[in-house]
Amino acid sequence: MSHVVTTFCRICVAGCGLEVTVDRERNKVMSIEPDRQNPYTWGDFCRKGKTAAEVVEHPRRITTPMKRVGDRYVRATYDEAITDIARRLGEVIDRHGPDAVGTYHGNPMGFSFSTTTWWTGLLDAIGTGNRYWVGSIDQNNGHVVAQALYGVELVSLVPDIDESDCFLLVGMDPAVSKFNWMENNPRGWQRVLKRQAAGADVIVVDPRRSATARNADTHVAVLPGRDWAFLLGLVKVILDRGLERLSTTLPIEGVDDLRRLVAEADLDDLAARCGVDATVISDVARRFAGAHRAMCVCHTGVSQNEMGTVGEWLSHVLNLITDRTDRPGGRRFERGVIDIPKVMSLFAPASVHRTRVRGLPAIVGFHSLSELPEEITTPGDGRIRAMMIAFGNPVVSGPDGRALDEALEQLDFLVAIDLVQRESHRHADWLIPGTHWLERAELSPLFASLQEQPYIHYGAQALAKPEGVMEEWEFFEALALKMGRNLFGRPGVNIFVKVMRKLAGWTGRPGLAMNPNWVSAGMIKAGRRVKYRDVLNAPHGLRYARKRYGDLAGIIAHPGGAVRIAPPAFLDATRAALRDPTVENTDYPFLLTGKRVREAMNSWLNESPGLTTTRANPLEMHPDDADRLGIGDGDQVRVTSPLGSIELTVELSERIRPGVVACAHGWGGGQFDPAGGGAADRIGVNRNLLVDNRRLDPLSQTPAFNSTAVRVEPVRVVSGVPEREEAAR
Ligand SMILES: Nc1nc2c(c(=O)[nH]1)N[C@H]1C(S)=C(S)[C@@H](COP(=O)(O)OP(=O)(O)OC[C@H]3O[C@@H](n4cnc5c(=O)[nH]c(N)nc54)[C@H](O)[C@@H]3O)O[C@H]1N2
Ligand SMILES: Nc1nc2c(c(=O)[nH]1)N[C@H]1C(S)=C(S)[C@@H](COP(=O)(O)OP(=O)(O)OC[C@H]3O[C@@H](n4cnc5c(=O)[nH]c(N)nc54)[C@H](O)[C@@H]3O)O[C@H]1N2
Ligand code: SF4
Ligand SMILES: [Mo]
Repeated sequence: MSHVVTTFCRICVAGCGLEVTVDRERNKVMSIEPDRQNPYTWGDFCRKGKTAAEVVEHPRRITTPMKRVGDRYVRATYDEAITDIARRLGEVIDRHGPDAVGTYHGNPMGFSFSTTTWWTGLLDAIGTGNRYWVGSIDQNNGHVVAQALYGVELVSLVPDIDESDCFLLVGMDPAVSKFNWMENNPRGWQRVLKRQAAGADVIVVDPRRSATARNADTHVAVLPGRDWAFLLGLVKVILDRGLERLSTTLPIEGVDDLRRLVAEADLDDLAARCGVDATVISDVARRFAGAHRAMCVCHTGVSQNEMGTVGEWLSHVLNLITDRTDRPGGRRFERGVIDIPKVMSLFAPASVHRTRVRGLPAIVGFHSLSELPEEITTPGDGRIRAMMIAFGNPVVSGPDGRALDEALEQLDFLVAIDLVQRESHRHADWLIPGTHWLERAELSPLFASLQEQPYIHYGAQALAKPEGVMEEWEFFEALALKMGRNLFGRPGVNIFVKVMRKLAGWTGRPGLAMNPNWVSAGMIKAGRRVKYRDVLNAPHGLRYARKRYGDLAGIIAHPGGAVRIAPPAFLDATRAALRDPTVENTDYPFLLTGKRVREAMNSWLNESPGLTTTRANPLEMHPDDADRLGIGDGDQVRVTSPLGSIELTVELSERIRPGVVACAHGWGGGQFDPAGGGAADRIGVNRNLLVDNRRLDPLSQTPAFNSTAVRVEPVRVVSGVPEREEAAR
């Protein structure tokens, strides 16, 4: 008998409302369709959501704990796994202290409130400061800017699309990736186009004429990594020509410092640095400042560069000096259902931990993935000797995967918690099954503040998880208990957990056992903005209020309550960049940048049969560059950075700026077969092998994925054998 479950997709932040038709007897998804009764989110629905069940039924899915024995894996019980892992981690902690246990968690964990909270519970139980996360290859710059300007690391300002007349979109491709990053605008791109049809101005800044840029009124083909110079040019034109309009309700400090900075910059110099004509900069500045309502938004195209924080900062500056912040059509602060700053200070007190080798601080409590390899391999006290990797594939999605892979191999002990054994889990001593989001019920009070409307959705569970598999949070809890270390690092918690479990058993009321619903329900009730019961009773999602403007002023945490528009660290970084001569890199004359494809989610899903329309990730190159090098469409080329070489197939395209080449990340990783021992499946090439984990944005610790200097050479084919192999014969 089939049955329809209404829930939402948890692959990307868009969170599309879904109707999942399930055959209950066979516990099998029959179809996944958009939930058109959802008032808000279903409109981005894509093939990744439609084919989501292919991951549930992944032929290489891990459905029982697996223990490494030599170079093979054998099935084991959870009991065996938890006992062994608790013992081995316990030994490492006893001998070397809690910091000897390192952790990394990846992007999909963000979509699981239960896992995020209980993962923190486990890390606090262990007491390690060596926590690494995906934000350090994605969005750290947003947190650094929020902290410096507003005094709150976790505040994010949501684009107010429907009211806007001018969109300055920098380093983002919502036509492909949907309009989400540290915010979610459901159907955002379609709504931008609707505003455009009604007369709004759309300006897209991107070295590629992306699917988004193709529809823009103006496409600015900036040089990769140089958005800061372009945006500073805009700020300069606005301030120099008196086009600014400061808010009368949002107090702002530091505008004079900003004026001094732009006075030192020369527009022609900035234009040369970003590769955009000064007249274009002036024109965009005038249009942006002159629009009735406008927004500037930056995404990952900006963040994944050495000047990513300065770029993000300048986008906030643009919004602030033209009174677009927390104003209709600009970027709004959405309160969500809880008081984020207060809740986070309770749950995640600022970390004082620093990394051993580079001595860098944590950002939002976590260190940068770029530092992980050396923290494992550098001898001495405090070395990471054991690791847990959950919901992540840093060897493929992060910089210099080779260094990380070699480091992971040196560990005494590695535990991976995932649906499939991927490249980052190659050296795991234990593989612990993950559950699929279709198998979990989920409610995140945190995500509500990323929504463009006051909106919250309880994600119902559509499928039963595989028999015997624990949800990730249950596994984390069991591990902390077995280790005899207090969950959340709070004395008495483990006893409480045990007592409540007993009580649940005696009374036959499972809800009495401590579980993540307690936390989400507690937060929502304490927030008093929406009734918990109403949330549970809204299968199509709940719009619980009308959007408001002006709440940002109330949460600014700096003494005096003013926005600090010109933080000294950002001014210094900009001045240093202005002094830096731009020298042509003759050894590595191309800049390698990135893009996403509709059929993959970072390093996963590209293996799903329903999504493999592209079998690889080609190198996009301008025909003029290719001509010069004697390269044709479809040719094999060797792409070399100071770190090493990879081989890719060329795709000629007039859409990319000459001198720039683009290749999607997330490809080339293996999907292993721990149960059957078959060969690894691999599609495409890992372009991040060329990215140095030492070339970082010093402010956000993010690597320069999008501006990696490379050389491109044809791979000469002699009678069907590539040149290198021939030489080796
Ligand atoms: N060059 C370049 N590199 C980039 C980027 C770029 O734009 N350019 N983008 C960066 C960005 S924005 C991100 S977010 C990172 C992503 O970096 P990561 O988050 O480290 O990597 P993912 O590729 O998302 O891998 C996610 C893993 O989680 C597993 N998984 C999925 N769902 C579940 C689940 O429910 N339970 C469990 N246990 N496991 C699950 C998947 O099988 C997969 O192995 O990549 C970054 N890397
Ligand atoms: N289909 C699909 N959707 C996704 C994802 C996915 O992997 N696949 N990932 C999700 C995740 S985790 C995230 S964080 C979001 C990211 O969402 P977006 O940030 O919108 O992601 P992209 O589509 O990579 O867009 C980045 C754009 O920046 C451009 N770019 C590259 N370098 C530069 C530069 O130096 N300056 C400027 N101005 N532009 C540059 C690229 O050409 C590209 O068009 O997408 C989410 N949605
Ligand atoms: S992956 Fe596709 S269906 Fe799922 S939330 Fe994102 S846009 Fe929606
Ligand atoms: Mo991301």
